[in-house]
Amino acid sequence: MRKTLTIALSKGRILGETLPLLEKANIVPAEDISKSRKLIFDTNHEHIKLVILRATDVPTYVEHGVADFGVAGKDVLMEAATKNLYELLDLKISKCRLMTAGVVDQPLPNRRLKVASKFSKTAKAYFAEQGIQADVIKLYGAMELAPIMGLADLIVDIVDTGNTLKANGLEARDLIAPISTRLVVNKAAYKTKYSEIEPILEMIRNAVEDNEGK
Ligand code: PRT
Ligand code: MG
Repeated sequence: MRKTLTIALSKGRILGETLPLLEKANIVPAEDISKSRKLIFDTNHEHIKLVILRATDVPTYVEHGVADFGVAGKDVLMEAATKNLYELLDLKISKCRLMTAGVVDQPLPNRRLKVASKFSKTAKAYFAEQGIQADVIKLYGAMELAPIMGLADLIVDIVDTGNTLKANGLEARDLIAPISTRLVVNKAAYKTKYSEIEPILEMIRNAVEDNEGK
């Protein structure tokens, strides 16, 4: 009997690029995910199921082994700092950059910096690594507001075109990490379900290469 494999997908912008990639890998949900309120989906493979999660919850489900695979942004994986999973594949979708940003032309003050971010652990680690003294304030959204309101000197946020920063009088400063979406697997599952995991991994790897070739 083939063991069941559960793939946890991040909803939101990543999902829109993940589903076509999975389709190329011949993994197709049994019904239209965008038209359903369900969170668990059967696929064209009897032993493969998809679950749709809040992006930040994907590493948690994979870490606990209730999902075997996970699809999540490198930013989310860095911030979760989960030990119990392997990053198997760069899916090369939803690419962006994790950067510091500040008010246009405003120099940094000569004191301990105030940094606001949703990525508070990553931000702390980055400034520590740079040898820069910084207090990090955790936010859950609208990071762009923090420097304007004087809550922080810098923010750490995702940048793509830079339009969001620009619209708020901010500019990107330093690159912390290039970001793309990754396929992760639970470490224990990778051993115990290897014969189920390996062919799927191969199909997804080929789909990524196919995408890249375009
Ligand atoms: O909304 P919620 O808090 O639930 O989560 P979310 O907004 O983080 O999720 P979602 O659906 O937006 O997807 C986030 C994931 O997509 C991230 O984890 C990244 O890996 C990836 N990604 C790729 C991005 C972007 N590009 C992106 N541009 N995530 C966010 N943005 C946002 C950014 O936060 C900023 O507000 O877009 C804005 C910047 O874009 P530009 O083009 O104006 O620079
Ligand atoms: Mg969002």
